[in-house]
Amino acid sequence: MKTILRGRSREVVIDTSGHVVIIGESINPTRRKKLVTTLQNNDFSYVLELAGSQIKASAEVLDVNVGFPGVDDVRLLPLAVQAINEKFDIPLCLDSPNPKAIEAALKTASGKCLINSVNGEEKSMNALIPIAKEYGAAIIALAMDDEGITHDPEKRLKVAEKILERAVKAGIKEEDVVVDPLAMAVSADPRACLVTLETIKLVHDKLGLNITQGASNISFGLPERDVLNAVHMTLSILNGLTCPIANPEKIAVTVRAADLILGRDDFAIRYVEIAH
Ligand code: THG
Repeated sequence: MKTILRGRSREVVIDTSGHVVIIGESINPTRRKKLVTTLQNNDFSYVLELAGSQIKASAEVLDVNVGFPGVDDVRLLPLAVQAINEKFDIPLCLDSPNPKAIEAALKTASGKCLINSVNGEEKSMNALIPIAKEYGAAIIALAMDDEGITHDPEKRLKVAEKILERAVKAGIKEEDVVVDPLAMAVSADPRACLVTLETIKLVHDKLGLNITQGASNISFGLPERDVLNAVHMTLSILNGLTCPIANPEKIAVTVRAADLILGRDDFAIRYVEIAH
């Protein structure tokens, strides 16, 4: 299954049988105070700096999240998107809980974006699926719905299937639906990662779709986060994760090592390119 995204002109193919594509997570104000203060001053230089360093570290798509309390993201998300589009030719993953911000960003964005995200709530599907269709965007289908977050992998699969069905009915291609099984902090729930890993396997085996996850979520509140993230990333890739939202500056070597070991990197070209 191939999900094709586009920047101004460059195409990125996320292929279930190809190498893992890293969606850079760093343009996100969570715990990045400098991003909040610069954005509040309509200063996008730090956004561009984060974009540049993630691209250098091998991110092929960038997640763009400008959400923090009190911000008008209907205004700010399109401005951030525009600034990135002007400087870098890379597809964007528009990360906002506000459908109006997503739509405003799609209006100005170049190429083909990934909407982050549509969940299984009626409200979310009704608001975002028509927008995705109208602007030709791909979507992330988040495995939660009106009943909240289930800890049963089979039920998470069902939620993903529901979103997929609605999207296809609306004329969105199956390959333009990327599933997020939900990755949560293992410090809060000892079975959190296991449930995610099992959901990834189920989605991979039953739906064959591309799979993402906020891969750094799992290590919140624990020491040696980089090690936890790397181990979780490796196991997730083995189960079928294809396009994690993660910090490439920390995880790229692990990702390329997994690709090499899983036979997706002939002559270790991609591994050697990044390992030092
Ligand atoms: N699923 C989907 N989208 C998502 C998430 C998800 N978007 C947001 C989030 N979860 C993924 N993005 C991040 C961004 C940053 C961090 C974690 C997840 C993070 N930052 C460090 C911290 O908080 O300590 C700071 C920066 C660093 O050290 O790299 O952990 O689940 N679809």
